[in-house]
Amino acid sequence: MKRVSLTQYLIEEQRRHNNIPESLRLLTEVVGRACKTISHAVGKGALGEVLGSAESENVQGEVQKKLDIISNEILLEANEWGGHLAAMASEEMEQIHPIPNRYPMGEYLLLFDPLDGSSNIDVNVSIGTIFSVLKAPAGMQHPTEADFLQPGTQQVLAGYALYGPQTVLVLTTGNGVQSFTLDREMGAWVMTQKNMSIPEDTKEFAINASNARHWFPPVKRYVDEMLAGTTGVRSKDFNMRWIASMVADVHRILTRGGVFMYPADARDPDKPGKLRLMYEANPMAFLVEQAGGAATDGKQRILDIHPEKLHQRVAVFLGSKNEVERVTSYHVE
Ligand code: P6P
Repeated sequence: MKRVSLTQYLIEEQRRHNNIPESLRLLTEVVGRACKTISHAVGKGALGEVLGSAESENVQGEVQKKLDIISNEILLEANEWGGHLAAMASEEMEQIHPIPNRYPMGEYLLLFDPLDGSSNIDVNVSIGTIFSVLKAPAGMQHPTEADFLQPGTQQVLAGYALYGPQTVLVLTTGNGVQSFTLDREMGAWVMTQKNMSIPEDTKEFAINASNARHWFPPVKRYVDEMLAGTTGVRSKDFNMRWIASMVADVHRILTRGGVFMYPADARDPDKPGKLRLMYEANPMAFLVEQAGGAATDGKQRILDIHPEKLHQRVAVFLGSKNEVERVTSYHVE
């Protein structure tokens, strides 16, 4: 493949679809640069005094890892001064982060999970950064949380960086999903895959099976049928993968298909699953749909959900279209 940089892709995409104005291109490149910095910090591991837990908890009541905080700071500092953003929101911060008065305010809202999969940091398993971009409501002067509460269909850009054996940046602006690999010698994102596509069928599923006794009947039925393999109604054998880093599991599904599930379960019936809508499920759902897959909460399209709170959680079923439709139909029956 001819080596196309992130900048060249964004400029050519603007010519083709006129949906990446200068300020959105700047935002994307700034986020890309911040992810390079995070990749560098993550890659130091024990050599960089960045492993282990900080003495603090995030809004979810989860103990923060040092790299969670470092990654959050990197994204805040990278995006404050450019004039392309009105405000930011992060899994690691209770409140939204308006752009400081000393900088000009832009027209976009950036949401992110700065380092998803934190439980994998100290054991050297792939982790990632997830980001989502919305337009600020017209005429907004002072950003509030309410300005962020837009359905996932309003996203103008979404993507993730995956810090694995390679560092890759995967993004969509609504015209397919492109993947860029970090060329560490040049310090540049180079396009390595165009129009990623998820096969409609799959033999691979991802779920934390230790929760099986808590699953509600539709999930239990769906997983049991796959476990029955050729001896059951599915008449084929399945394989299971669970990395416990959503970014890595989703990247595998974008690359070769699969179905990822984090359902609500009986442990806490009022809690609709573990994953967050605004900066995990929505960006991943946008990417998955753009790659020909599907993403629901078991009942409805994730992108159609009208958010009520910035940090609200949602059940997630995403990946190969025919499998997501099947498990969703079991919930609806
Ligand atoms: P469990 C990571 O903490 C995360 O938010 C997702 O990346 C991942 O899919 C999930 O939680 C793992 O949850 O319950 O298996 O540890």
